[in-house]
Amino acid sequence: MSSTDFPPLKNDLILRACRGESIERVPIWIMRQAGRYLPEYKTISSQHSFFEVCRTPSLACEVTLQPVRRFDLDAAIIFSDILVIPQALGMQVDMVANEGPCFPQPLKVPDDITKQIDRTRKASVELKYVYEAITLTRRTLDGQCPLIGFSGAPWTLMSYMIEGKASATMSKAKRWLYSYEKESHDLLNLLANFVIDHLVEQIAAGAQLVQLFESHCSCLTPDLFNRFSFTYLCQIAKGVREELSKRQLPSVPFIVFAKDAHYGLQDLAATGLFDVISLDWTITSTCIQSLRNENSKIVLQGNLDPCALYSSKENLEKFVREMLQVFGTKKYIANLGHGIYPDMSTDNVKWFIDAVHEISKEMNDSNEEKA
Ligand code: 1CP
Repeated sequence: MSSTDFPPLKNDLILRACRGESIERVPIWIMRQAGRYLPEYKTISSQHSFFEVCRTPSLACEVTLQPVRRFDLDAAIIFSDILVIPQALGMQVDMVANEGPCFPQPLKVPDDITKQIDRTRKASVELKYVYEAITLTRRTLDGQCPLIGFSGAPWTLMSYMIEGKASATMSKAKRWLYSYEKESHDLLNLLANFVIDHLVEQIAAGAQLVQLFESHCSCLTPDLFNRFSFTYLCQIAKGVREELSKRQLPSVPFIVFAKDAHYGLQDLAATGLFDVISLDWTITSTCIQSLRNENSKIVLQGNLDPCALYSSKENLEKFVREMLQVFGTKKYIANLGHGIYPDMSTDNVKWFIDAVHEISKEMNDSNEEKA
């Protein structure tokens, strides 16, 4: 079997939703669906470090499949992290238990870029383990559902590389945008080109959709977003398509998640460069309607507040019903508005997934009767 021969797909709901086709029920996957809320993930992570799991294709594959075995999910997402990119470029990143990622030597001044980043590094070499994990996982999935590849977007990566860890204000990284504008663009451009290669390699290895995570928009102004995020999101979407066509690889649906960029969503949709716009839970139903009305092709993803998973099953069902009424059942992928938290109940996750399937099917059936 060559690396491009994969088992036929048994569930292509999410791909059909991306093409705007009529589907029997709304597809669903969950951001951070593999992770610490699953006991079987905790077993693996008690035996191996986080980056060891990422770097060992058989372990990354196992962890990717855990949620897909347990729940009726319509997509798997490869187990990896956005911070494999700064690592691949030469920076040290540690995963500190219960705290998250930590860079012992973050970038402080622009001169650190040349000292700490090796521009000659290639994604195809440094991140080969991700691509091997994708090929293995796609085969092992045996067509159960499509496999999503992903990357962090340049501004989110740059902010971690400067802050060194999670930060509420991002003031160190924002200082760069205001005081080292040219050097910030240089770094963002370098990251954007690396992200293009990383996404194309994931698609070449078997990823059937890709998602770009721009998680740190809450601290940007609309103007900073336009100049330091939007530009690079567009550069990446264009670059990936061009490279896929050069390499004669098939195009795959491109999802962009610019968390908290409510001020930039209409512009992102209007570019026509993204197939799917993923929304966080702060987006109003009016905004959702106008995204739909002004961009007839756009597919939307989201956006249940992850904390709604703490509610009773009865209330959860009500929230799902409301969400489906706002988004409708076409051109829509159900998801949370951000990643699931480690203390969430697997029972409620199952309830959420099944409710999306059942209620959307009911809605479709009753629409057909009316028609
Ligand atoms: O199941 C999946 O979703 C696939 C795996 C995945 C993905 C898509 C992981 C595993 N990380 C990510 C993306 C990611 N990583 C993002 C973008 C999505 C988002 O906004 O949440 C970000 C910002 C990170 C950075 C990161 N890595 C954080 C966030 C820190 C912060 O600033 O608040 C954390 C906690 C990690 C570690 C991590 N990555 C993934 C897991 C399961 C974990 C927990 C590590 C553990 O096991 O302790």
